[in-house]
Amino acid sequence: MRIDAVELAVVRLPLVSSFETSFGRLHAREFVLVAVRSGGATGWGECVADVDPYYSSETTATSWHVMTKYLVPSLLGRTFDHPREVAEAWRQVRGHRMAKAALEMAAWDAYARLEHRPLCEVLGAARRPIASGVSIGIHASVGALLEKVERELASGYQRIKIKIKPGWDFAPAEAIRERFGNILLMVDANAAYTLSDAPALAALDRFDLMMIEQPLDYDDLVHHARLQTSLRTPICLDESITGPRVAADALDLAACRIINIKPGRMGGFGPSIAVHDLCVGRQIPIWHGGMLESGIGRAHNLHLSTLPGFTLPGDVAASERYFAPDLIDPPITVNRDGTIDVPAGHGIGVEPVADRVRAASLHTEVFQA
Ligand code: OSB
Ligand code: MG
Repeated sequence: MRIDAVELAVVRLPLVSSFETSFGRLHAREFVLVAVRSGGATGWGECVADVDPYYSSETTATSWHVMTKYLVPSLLGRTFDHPREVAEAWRQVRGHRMAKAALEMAAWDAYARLEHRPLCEVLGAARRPIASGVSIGIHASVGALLEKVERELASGYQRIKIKIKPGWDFAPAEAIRERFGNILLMVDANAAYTLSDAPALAALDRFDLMMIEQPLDYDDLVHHARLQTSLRTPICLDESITGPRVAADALDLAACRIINIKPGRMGGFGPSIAVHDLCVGRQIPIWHGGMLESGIGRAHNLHLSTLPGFTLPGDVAASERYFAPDLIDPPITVNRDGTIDVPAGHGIGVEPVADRVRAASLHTEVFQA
C-alpha cells in the first residue's frame, strides 16, 4: 500500500454525561481524527489522547504536533507491504504512542479495505460477539451510583467497573455488593493510591472483585509487585503497560495478574498483538480497555477484541453511552446478552458521517504525497 495522503481534523464531541475519575471530570472528548488515503481506499483512526495530560503525558495538542511535524511526513509517498511495517517509518521518534497508534491503526483499516477484508481477519482472528462491560465514573452519592449501575445492568452489560479514589472505594463497593449480589464487579483507581494505602486496598478483598485496576503510579511496577503480595484481589495494569517489554517486565515481577490492552496506549495494533500473544503464552487473562472513543475508535477496539486472548468483558460499550449522535451511523449498540457485534464490511466496517465531522471539527489539514 502507498500512502497517498493523510487528512487530520481536531474534533470536539460533547459527552452525553460527564465522566469523573480520580484525575478529574471530563465533559467532552477533543481528539485528532485521522484519514489515511491509499489507492482509492480511506482508512480511519482516532487518537485517544485527551486535552489534558492526566491519564497520559500525551495531549490533543502534542499528538497534533508530533503527527504533523514528524509522523505524517515520514509516511507520505511511502509504500508498505503490510501495516505492521508502518511503525518502522518513525522508529526515531520516542514515545508519543497515542499519536503513532492513530496513524498506524488508520493504515491497518486502509489495508484491510484494499484487501476487501474485515479488519479482524487481517489482525489474525474472526468475527465473534464481544462481551461488554461498562466503566462507571465517580458519582456525587452512593445512591446516584446505584441507580446508574441498575440502568447499566438492565441494558445487559456483563460486568460493572467503578472508578475509585481514596475516600470513594469501600462504601460504593459494599453498597453494590449488597444491592446487586454476585455480579461481575471490578474497580479502577487510575493510579490514585500509594503503597501506604495497602490496608485500605486489602479491605476490598472481601468483595470478591474480579480485579483492581492500576492502584498505584503509572510508572511504578515494583510497588505494584509489593502490593500484590498483600492483596487477594488480582491487580490489573492499565496505564503502566506501554508495550510488550514493559508487559514482560510486569509479569516477571508479578506486578499484576491481568492486563488491560488499549492499542492507543501502546502505539497501535502491532505492539497490542505482541502483548496479546505474550499474555496468551503466559496464561494471563486480558481484556480490551476503552478511552471514551467515538464510533471510529470503538470499531477498531471491537475488531482487536476478536483475538482469542480477550477472554474477559471489555470497556467496549455502545455509542449511546458516550455521544448523541456518534460520529458514525448506524451507531454501535449492545445486544440483550451484553455482547456487541463487530461491524460487518471491509476494514473497521464503519464510516464517519461527513456532515457530523465537519460540524465537530475545530481545525483540519490535508497532507498530500
Ligand atoms: O482508565 O480505563 C481507564 C476513560 C478514559 C481514560 C481512562 C480510562 C477510561 C475508562 C472509560 O475507564 C472506558 C470507556 O468506557 O471507554
Ligand atoms: Mg483504567
